[in-house]
Amino acid sequence: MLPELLPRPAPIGPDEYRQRREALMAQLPPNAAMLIPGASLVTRSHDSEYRFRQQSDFYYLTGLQEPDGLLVLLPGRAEGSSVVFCQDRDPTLEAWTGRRLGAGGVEQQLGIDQAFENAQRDVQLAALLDGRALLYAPLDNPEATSLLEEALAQAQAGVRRGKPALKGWLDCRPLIHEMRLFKSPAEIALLRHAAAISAQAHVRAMHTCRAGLHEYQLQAELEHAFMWQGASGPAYSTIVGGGANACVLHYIENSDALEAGALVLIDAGAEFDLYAGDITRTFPVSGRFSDAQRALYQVVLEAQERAVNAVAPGATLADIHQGVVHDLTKGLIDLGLLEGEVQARIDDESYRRFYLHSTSHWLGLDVHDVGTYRLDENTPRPLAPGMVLTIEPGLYIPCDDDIPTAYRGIGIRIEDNVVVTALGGEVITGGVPKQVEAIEQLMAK
Ligand SMILES: [Mn+2]
Repeated sequence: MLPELLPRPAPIGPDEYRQRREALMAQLPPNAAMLIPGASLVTRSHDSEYRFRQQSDFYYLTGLQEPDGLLVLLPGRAEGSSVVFCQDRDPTLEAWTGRRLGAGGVEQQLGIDQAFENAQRDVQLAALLDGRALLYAPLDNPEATSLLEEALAQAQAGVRRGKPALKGWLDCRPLIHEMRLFKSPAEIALLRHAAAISAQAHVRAMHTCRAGLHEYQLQAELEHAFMWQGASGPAYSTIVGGGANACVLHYIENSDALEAGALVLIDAGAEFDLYAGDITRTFPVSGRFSDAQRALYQVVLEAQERAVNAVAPGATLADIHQGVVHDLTKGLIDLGLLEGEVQARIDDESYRRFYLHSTSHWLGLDVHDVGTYRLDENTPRPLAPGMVLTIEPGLYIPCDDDIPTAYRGIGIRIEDNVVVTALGGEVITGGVPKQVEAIEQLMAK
């Protein structure tokens, strides 16, 4: 049976994008300007391109979904502080590749103060930056750095005519990424929706799964469910790893047959309006956990639940990770996969044979979202309301001779998405079960 459409959240409107630009500009010194290029189309092969995906910072500040944009922020400018350069209107090209907003559309529909089409970029940009003493841009972006170099050449020519010198440039990313770390209610609504779509897709994969299917067929079920709900597709490459493939952390071949008696690990999330869901579930291919699988699964599940419950304002991801390492190490000792005392196995890092990634990452417009994890080298940053993160402990047991046969090649990860609220953490991916009994019940249907 085909699922009903989930209610869609409201898109983010021009007012919120304007507030973001104003909050960003309020942090700039006087006489500064900021340049943020959007993404361009990328060739896939010969004359066909990858599907367009806007650059997240550019999208966060404009809402513009077209390639080859450039945002210029000019605090204090009388004719308007936000300027966007966009694709030229071109009826012939638009007949092939789709409608373009053009300068008028960018101003009217997105609420940008002033827009120009790219044909005017060289002339207009030089005039806009004339006399600005300090420039901000993403310094990892080759287009941005070449614009900075052009601006420097222009300014040096201007100095000879008595214009103020361009004193230098700074990276704009720390300022924008600090803002992006704290999600607005409208952003949280979009993340909630991406999470709900992702959860529904995981349920569909559990329903469909049986021995003899191939990993890619579960991938197809998931991605069908994403797109059925209006997601643009997966937010990152879908991972479907049956058996020991689950121990390859970023296994994306998804080419093997699923075997009876094995587990399958699925790490997949939908992208809705550029916001990411990111869920991992691990379940038995034929619907029933073996004793060894259940024992290991229970260790990961209990560590995961304790970590989810630890999410609260003031807690840190470093502490939450330490708690997970403790719980997993204790579980490995209880099952005989490690020996000795918990603290000794943590101190000598022997747990890392089975758990080598971290427990959390930020989630937002990017699946591994931006924002620092530390206030300085020694200080993990405390969680605060509006942050959104994942909790994803796992255990990956190698097929080595010294491992008891029943545990060899088992890979388990359980991942939920959590919003930090004033009261604690709110799980937004609860639509797909993770308890052993609930999974077995769902798969028995
Ligand atoms: Mn993740």
